[in-house]
Order: sequence, then C-alpha cells, then structure tokens
Amino acid sequence: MGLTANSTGMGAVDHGLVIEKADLHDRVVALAGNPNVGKSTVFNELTGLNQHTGNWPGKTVTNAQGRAVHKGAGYIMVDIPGTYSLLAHSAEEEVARDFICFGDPDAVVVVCDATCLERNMNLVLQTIEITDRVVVCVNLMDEAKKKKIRIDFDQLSRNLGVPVVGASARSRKGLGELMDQVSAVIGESGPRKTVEIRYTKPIEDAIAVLEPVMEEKLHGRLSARWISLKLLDYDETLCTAMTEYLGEDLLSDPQVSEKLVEAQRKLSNSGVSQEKMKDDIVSCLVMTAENVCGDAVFFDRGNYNARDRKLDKILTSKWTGIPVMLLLLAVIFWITITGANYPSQLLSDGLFWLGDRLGDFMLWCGAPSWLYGAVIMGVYRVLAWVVAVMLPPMAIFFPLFTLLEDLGYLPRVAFNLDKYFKKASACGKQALTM
Ligand SMILES: Nc1nc2c(ncn2[C@@H]2O[C@H](COP(=O)(O)OP(=O)(O)OP(=O)(O)O)[C@@H](O)[C@H]2O)c(=O)[nH]1
Ligand SMILES: [Mg+2]
Repeated sequence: MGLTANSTGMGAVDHGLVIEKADLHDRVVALAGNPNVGKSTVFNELTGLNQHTGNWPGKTVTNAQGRAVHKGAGYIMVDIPGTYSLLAHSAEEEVARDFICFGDPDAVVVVCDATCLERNMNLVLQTIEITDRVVVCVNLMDEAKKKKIRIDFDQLSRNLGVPVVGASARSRKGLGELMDQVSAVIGESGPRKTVEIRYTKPIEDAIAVLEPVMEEKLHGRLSARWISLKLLDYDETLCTAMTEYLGEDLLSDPQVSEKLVEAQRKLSNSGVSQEKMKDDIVSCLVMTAENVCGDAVFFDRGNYNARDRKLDKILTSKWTGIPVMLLLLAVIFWITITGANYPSQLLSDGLFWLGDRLGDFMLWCGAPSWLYGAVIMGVYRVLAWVVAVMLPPMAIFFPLFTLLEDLGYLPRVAFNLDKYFKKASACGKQALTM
C-alpha cells in the first residue's frame, strides 16, 4: 500500500479509538505514563498481545487495545503513547490526553518509573485532577533496587489518595496486585479524597470565578475545576476535543464567556500573564510532587545516578557528544562491513557450489537450455547472490543496533541530532529510523 493522506503526518495518529468489548461488562482501563516506563510491557503481559516495546521514548504513537481477564472479569486495556504531561505538546501527547480526558475509561493506570518517581508524579497529579479512578503502577522496581531506591507504597498511596502498586512488568511481578487494585477502584461508588493541588492565589481566585458556572454546564461529565483551569490557560486543541466530546461549544455559551472574561481580568489585574500562568502551574505541580514523594521515596545511596550522569556528560555534551556518536556509528559500520565479508564469501561459495550441482542435475534430467537458463542462471543465482551479500551484514548490524538500544544509547543519538533535525522541520527521534 502506498502512502496516503491518512498514513502520514497528523493522519497517522488515530484520534478516535473505537473500543471493542468482547463482553458488555468489560471495563476500559487506560495505561498512561511517561515515555519509556514500560506501559506497552504491562499491556503485553496482561493481554498476551505483542505491542512493540523498545528502550527509547516514543515507541508507541497510537492507541492500541487488548483484552485482559482477571479473576473472571474482562478488561479492555488501552496502551497509549507516553506523555510527560497532559499539556499536549505533540501529536502523540494529544492522543494520550484526549483518551484520558474524553475516552471515558473506567480507570486510568499511570505507569511510573521507580528510578525517577518524583518526575513521573507530574503526570500522576495531572491525571488525578481529571479523574479519581486512578491506580499508580510503580514499574521498574528491579532497576530501583539496583540503585538502592526504597519506596514506601502505603505512604505514597496515603499522600496521593489513590492506590499505589510496585511492579517489575518484564518479569510479570506485581501485575496481579495491580489488577486487584484496578478492580477495587472501578468497584468503588463514592468519590475518593485525593491529593489537593493548590495553585497560586491569583490562579485559585480565577478558578473560583469560573468553576461554579462550569459545574452547572458540565453536569459532572468532566472535572469542572480542571476544565476551568484549562480554559484560563487557553488550550485550543483541548477546547476542540472538548466541544466534540460534549457535543456543544461551551465557549460560545454567554454565561461561560462572561465568567471567563471576568476570571481572565482578575488574572491580568494581579499581573499574571499567560506565560506566567503556565510557569506557575508547572511550579505548583513540581512542588506538590516533591511533597508527595518527600516521605515515601528514599535514596539509600546518595549518588545513585552519578555514573549515569557522568556518562551522559560525555555522550551528549556539546563537544564530545557528536564525535563519540560518529566514532561509535563508524565502528558499528566497520564491524558490519568487514565482519560480513567472511560469512558472505562462505555463503556465496556454498550457494554457488550447490547451484552448479543443481544445474548438473537439471542437464542430466534433460531439461531444455531455456529452462536451465531461467531457473539456474536467472532465479537461483540472483537469489543466492542477494542472500550471500545481504544476510551477513543484517545479521551483524541488527544485533549491534539492539545492543545500543538496550544500553540506552539510541535516545542519546536522538538528543544529539534533535537540533539539526529540527532545522529540517523534523525531530531527533527520526534519526533512529534514518
Ligand atoms: N528492567 C526492566 N525493564 C523493563 C521493565 N518493564 C519494561 N522494561 C523495559 O523498558 C523499556 C521500555 O518499555 P516499553 O514497554 O516499550 O515502554 P513504553 O512506556 O510503552 O514506552 P513508549 O511507548 O515509548 O512510551 C523496554 O526496553 C522494556 O523491555 C521492568 O520491569 N524491568
Ligand atoms: Mg509503548
């Protein structure tokens, strides 16, 4: 199939995933989380499917669904692209945000990286602002143990007001308990008392103006507080998605627009510009994340990531990053080309020897010369030549590339090249496919 308008650009990202339930009682569970934390691994382990996983951020770019059965109940798991926040800076992030906000999942599992939990809390907190049906899955616990990071799940759960489960998805550890908690959260009827994220006074005052009218208009379909905040921090793509979801344009409602103008005036009277508001929101989230993790995450080895940081300094710094990258890629190229020569020669000798024997056999059988020419000189020799030339380099190059991926070098290549790719209206991640 050739490229079409739908298979390239924005069209390549599906915005409207149609949930296919095998049973009417199936519940829908979204798997959200920062990039590269193991969402697709959790998804694969639970559903038995084979979503692509890879050790670089941005592997998953569209939503995928699969069915999991836990203690007799069916769950449609939705693997969504990784996102650092719900502010939708890219098409993938928009897909993720739209599914959490408007996909009506019965629960959202936020998968986190145990080795940098505080950073992951940004997304957890933003998700809790939208829904209280959240379970936090702290994945990569095996890596955290190696780095001597301890996590008090009960304390973290008390701080957030939602269940927290530790897991090592690759070895399937903790996934049973995760599904127990998902089932419990879905079964609860009343609202949960979750962590309160308070913003600066001018922002809170502006929200207070808008929230009552939003409460009235939304009838509990979306969180009035969160939508008020988003309208103040005007997010065009969110407004479009919200209009689609609600079937009406709230911004054209005179009551809403009147209160919105009033709230915006309040903000500007307090000297809060759009830029400052964005900064203040992020600062408040970061501070809340710090408080939430303060008495729940312990680093028994103070310099737990000193070695990684030192390596990063060499692999991604301005002066050494590109030379090291060129050298490494050149070495891989060299190993591939020179290493492939020997097996190539062996393969071609073997295959051509076999070809000669096959030719002799055909002539012995009395095959006409045109058939001999077509089969042996045409099809067989071309095939033998292609296999002898192409197979050895591929068999060397791909494992080497996988090794670089597993060592975590590929995201560094993407980072090093991002600046140059951006100049061509692309992004560094595309270097990996190039
Ligand atoms: N050590 C360890 N590695 C894991 C674990 N779970 C996943 N991984 C690895 O983490 C990497 C990322 O996994 P993915 O499942 O692709 O992560 P993702 O969150 O879906 O990533 P994006 O789709 O890019 O957002 C892969 O190399 C996995 O093998 C785990 O429990 N322990
Ligand atoms: Mg993924």
